[in-house]
Amino acid sequence: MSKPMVLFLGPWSVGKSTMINYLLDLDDKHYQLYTGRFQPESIMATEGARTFASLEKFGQNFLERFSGYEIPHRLLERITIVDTPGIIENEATAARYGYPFNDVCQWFIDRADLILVAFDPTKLDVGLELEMLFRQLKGRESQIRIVLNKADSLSTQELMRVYGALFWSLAPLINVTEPPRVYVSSFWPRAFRVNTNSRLFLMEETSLLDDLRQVIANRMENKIAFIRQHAIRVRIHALVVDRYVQTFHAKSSFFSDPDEVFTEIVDNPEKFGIYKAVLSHNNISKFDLPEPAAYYEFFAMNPISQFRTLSHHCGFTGGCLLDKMERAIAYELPGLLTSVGNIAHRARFGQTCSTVSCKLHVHRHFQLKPHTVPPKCP
Ligand SMILES: Nc1nc2c(ncn2[C@@H]2O[C@H](COP(=O)(O)OP(=O)(O)OP(=O)(O)O)[C@@H](O)[C@H]2O)c(=O)[nH]1
Ligand SMILES: [Mg+2]
Repeated sequence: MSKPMVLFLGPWSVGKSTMINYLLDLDDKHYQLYTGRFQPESIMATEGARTFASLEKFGQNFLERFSGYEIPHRLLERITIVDTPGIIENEATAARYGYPFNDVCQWFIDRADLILVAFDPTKLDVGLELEMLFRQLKGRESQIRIVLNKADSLSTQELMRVYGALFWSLAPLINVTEPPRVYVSSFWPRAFRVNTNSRLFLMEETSLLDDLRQVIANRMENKIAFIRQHAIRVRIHALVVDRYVQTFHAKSSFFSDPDEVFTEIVDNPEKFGIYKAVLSHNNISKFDLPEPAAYYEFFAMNPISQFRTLSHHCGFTGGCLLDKMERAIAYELPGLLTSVGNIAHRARFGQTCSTVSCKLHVHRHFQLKPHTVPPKCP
């Protein structure tokens, strides 16, 4: 039931907060955004508690710099916007903020429905920190949009050069065949400078707003797709851990030292065929497998001895946990996606939506308030 989340990321001082203030018409209002904080707007009290509760794990230093506002605005009735402090190259982020900045970013990246990565054309600074950010964005490519902000600070000719340079720098960082959409404009309330391409900038602004509208319209589909993606990752993780646990049990004996056995396995997953065994299951892509190094860290925090094999999680009446998950990935979630898609389509275009019962049907599936049922559905 939570609203779609729109996340703003990018280098420092590229105009992220100004852009949000502009979109929400907050300039000179007492709750306009300032620099350097994670600021999710529009979090309803209950939604905030539910959606953001797990952020507590990042500690008090982070929570002190995390604030939420409920601002009366039509756009915020439909989406939640998250502003972030900008990335500064050549500075250790953890030391700067006093909390695990990259982990916090990952938390938001994993949950965002739209990720706007903003750049300032007068300082295209693609360094290690930004590379790290794009590594974190892996897998969320379809949510990424690039914003080339402050575009009226340059002449059209200079802007075209910067546009090319930006793509040149980003191409190795984004692993997709289709380039992300780039919005070129100056997202602030001041008039564009004369002799700049103001017509283009206004059209770009309209396209960005259409994009936001699309996110709102597709929120249910996005959420189901996200849950399915997450389920696929959880399934793979469960299978990998299970294989480690099985191998550990098979290699352990009364006389062996458990630490030595475990170290040998985790040092040589290839030798014990851990990944090969996981790949032999149905529908597992080798591109989805986590790096073996990730399991060093994982088992350091979650000792292998605390795990039982997956077969222990099968009940006589309830079946096996993993089977249920596979059913959800293969049939139930795609089925839900189709039915939600059909309902959304009918609601949007009002095709067969002509009876009161249909309206209630749409209402129930969308969990919408009555006044937000699309107007075309009578
Ligand atoms: N020329 C021009 N300047 C802008 C524009 N948007 C923002 N600025 C200026 O850029 C500066 C930085 O703006 P912020 O909105 O604080 O940038 P930010 O990305 O939120 O910065 P951090 O939160 O520090 O990362 C301010 O002085 C703004 O007035 C724009 O569209 N055009
Ligand atoms: Mg800011």
